[in-house]
Amino acid sequence: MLPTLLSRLTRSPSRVFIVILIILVICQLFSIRSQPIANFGNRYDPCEGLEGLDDIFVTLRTGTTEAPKKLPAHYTTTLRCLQHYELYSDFEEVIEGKHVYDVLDEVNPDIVATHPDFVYYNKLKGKGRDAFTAEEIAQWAAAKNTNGGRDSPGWRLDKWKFLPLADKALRIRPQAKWFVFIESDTYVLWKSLVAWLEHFDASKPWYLGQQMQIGDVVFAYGGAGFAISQPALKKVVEHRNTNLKYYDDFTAGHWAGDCVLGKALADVGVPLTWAFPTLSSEEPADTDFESGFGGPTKHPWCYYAASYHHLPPIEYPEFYSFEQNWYQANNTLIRHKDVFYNYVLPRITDERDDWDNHSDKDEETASSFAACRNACKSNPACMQFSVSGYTCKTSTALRLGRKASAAEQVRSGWMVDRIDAFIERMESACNNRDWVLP
Ligand SMILES: *[C@@H]1O[C@H](CO)[C@@H](O)[C@H](O)[C@H]1NC(C)=O
Ligand SMILES: CC(=O)N[C@H]1CO[C@H](CO)[C@@H](O)[C@@H]1O
Repeated sequence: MLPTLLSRLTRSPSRVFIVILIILVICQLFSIRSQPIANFGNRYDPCEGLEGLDDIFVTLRTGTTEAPKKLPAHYTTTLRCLQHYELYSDFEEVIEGKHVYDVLDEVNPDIVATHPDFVYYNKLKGKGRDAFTAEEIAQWAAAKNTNGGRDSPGWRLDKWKFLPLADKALRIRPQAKWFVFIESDTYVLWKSLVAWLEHFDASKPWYLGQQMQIGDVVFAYGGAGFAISQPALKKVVEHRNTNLKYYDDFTAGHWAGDCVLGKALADVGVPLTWAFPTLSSEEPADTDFESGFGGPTKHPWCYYAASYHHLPPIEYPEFYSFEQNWYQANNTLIRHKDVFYNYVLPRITDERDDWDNHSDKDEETASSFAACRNACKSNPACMQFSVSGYTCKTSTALRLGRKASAAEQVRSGWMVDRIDAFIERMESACNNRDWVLP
């Protein structure tokens, strides 16, 4: 059919002209429709707009037992656009093509030889990963995180890493304006972090992080990531290097390395500038978007998000593609509420089996799931509940939580019909807040 039509049409020269014209028009239409799509992939560069990273030196601190499981997820996500960074652990090795350095190699040899925290380190140095059985490593990896830290030798060693890390970072890239310290389960939204740092004068001493306190030391919580400007880092490194014994003794008597560094910074007159919720120690699924460490008015909901903590390695690619899709479609930075709408809310349903919603308040007994739901319903502020055996927990915070093992027998439910009201309440509480600034 088509060839005959074509041959008829092309019999006279003027018809040939018309046919060519039609073909040209069709081609043009197609190219208009297909060009942007075809070029889109080429045009989008995840590192574009991140030139500010040139002024930043990043260290990622990890430990031998977790490194192989947690580092590779960073290579194609949080580390992808970094120009200047280094990976530090308690053992030097190559993990999936990247060199990981031993951050403790310059600690006073007497301490390394005699302090019990270093028994583990010395074994590692002697025999590498073979120094420990698979059972030992599994047991340490499963050790619970408590307020007093973790019961594992890798964790006890960790506190020794912070001051040496500060010293190494300054030597490796003394010209950096900012030094950012992250951990193997910190997720950084670099576009937000770079934009946030631009609000600070980097020629002044700054120490920015999520506030924590032990005793009278206020310090930046390591897991949320923290930033130190060059003048502040210089001060603390010089001071520590002229008072090595003092800080070694202080470290030996303490249990949290991020606090040790915070103490040294306080000693040189650089106090912490509170950064929650720009930097956050929770993962999206565990974030209470209404409140948190910042006091009753610092709703995470309202602010741009520059970091999350505790993101499981398996979620790095997922969160990264959410982030990149966002930047491709939207010319704005990401707020915590955007993470709520796009990453958390789609997973909240009426109820879920084998799911721990991290309800943490008002424990009571209930005869059934329905009874627990009723208990929640009867309190207008209740957003969710979870049932395990006869234990019913309710919560006024809305959190996603995560999958629980079948053995735990936890079921969770949400007051889905209260979510719209929650969103409205949050939206009206914000009045254009962007960043946490001093
Ligand atoms: C872009 O922003 C809008 C409005 O905030 C949001 O609904 C949408 O999901 C975003 N696009 C992507 C691809 O994330
Ligand atoms: C059933 C239940 O309530 N499970 C958990 C909810 O979240 C809190 C806080 O994370 C846990 O302690 C509960 O075990």
